[in-house]
Amino acid sequence: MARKKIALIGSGMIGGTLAHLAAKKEMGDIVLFDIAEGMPQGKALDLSQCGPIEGFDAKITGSNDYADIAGADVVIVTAGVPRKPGMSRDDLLGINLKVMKAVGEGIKNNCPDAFVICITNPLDAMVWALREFSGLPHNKVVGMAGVLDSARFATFLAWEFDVSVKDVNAFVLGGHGDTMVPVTSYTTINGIPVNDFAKIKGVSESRIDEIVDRTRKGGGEIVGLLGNGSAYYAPATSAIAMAEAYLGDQKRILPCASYVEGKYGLDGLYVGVPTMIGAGGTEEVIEIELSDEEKANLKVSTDAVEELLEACKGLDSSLA
Ligand code: A3D
Repeated sequence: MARKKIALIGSGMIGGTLAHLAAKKEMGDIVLFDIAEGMPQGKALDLSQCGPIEGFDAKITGSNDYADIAGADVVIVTAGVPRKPGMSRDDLLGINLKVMKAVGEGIKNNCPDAFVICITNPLDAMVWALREFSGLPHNKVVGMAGVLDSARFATFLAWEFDVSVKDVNAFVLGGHGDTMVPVTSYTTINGIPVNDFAKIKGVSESRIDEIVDRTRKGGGEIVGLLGNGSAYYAPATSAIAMAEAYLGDQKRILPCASYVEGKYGLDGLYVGVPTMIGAGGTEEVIEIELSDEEKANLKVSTDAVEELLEACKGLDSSLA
């Protein structure tokens, strides 16, 4: 069987980390694409030289030519600009929308059968725009955010309770912004509802609220500390989990920015919802029962996403 081909559009901090992870896992041959000349080629060369030490077989190449992503099975998009301290994800809209147009056309012309995972911010709007520009079916274009946001929530809970991260199953819904909805009613410590576990451990409700708030602002906390750029290790790890679910037909239920039509009272929007990923791409959006408060929080979050889509339509008439 031929090796799978993984195209990484954007070879910056996340792109480089994605390439390293995909190579280590021998997920397939890797093409690092970027508009910056020399940089993806340099990273490809450097990463290839990890092969003999780490013992992986993967051909890693760098390119500035979309023709080199032809026939890719998976495309992971990080092209664009990241946040600087003080910036919101939404501040990136105008510049990254233009990037999505170029990337969408590159995908449409070279690998229209790929499974495409978008990471570029503001995520829920960019994945929607990328789908529009590429013309791929909705089930083959998805956004990565929920896996990362849930991992952040799980990390903070594991620290608070002093338990293994392996036993924390955290759940985050909604848009990837400060209005995201960490859902405590579906968050468990190995099956024990988090609020029950908090009582057992003597952790107050207000402390859980603080952890929810830290999760919402988790990306900004890292942007502030780094001083230049945003998180990249955990975002890359999250997208790799999604790519593996697709390539391995794993039928994993992962929180992803998926296209929702009908469920959750939504009408044609990309937003973070539990999604089954298998060989068919995003095979099913799972609609869960929510309390009135959770529904209201989700509405705030989806309204914010809708506002961004309107802004995109205002910036590019082909989207209207
Ligand atoms: P960075 O290291 O700057 O890499 C971005 C790369 O994109 C650079 O190498 C650019 O040269 C390249 N690029 C710019 N324009 C184009 C273009 N038209 N075609 C191809 N390549 C281009 O950023 P990063 O890797 O740290 O972050 C990438 C994106 O991911 C940013 O938009 C971040 O905001 C976003 N991000 C999202 C999450 C989510 O959870 C959704 C988390 C972290 C970062």
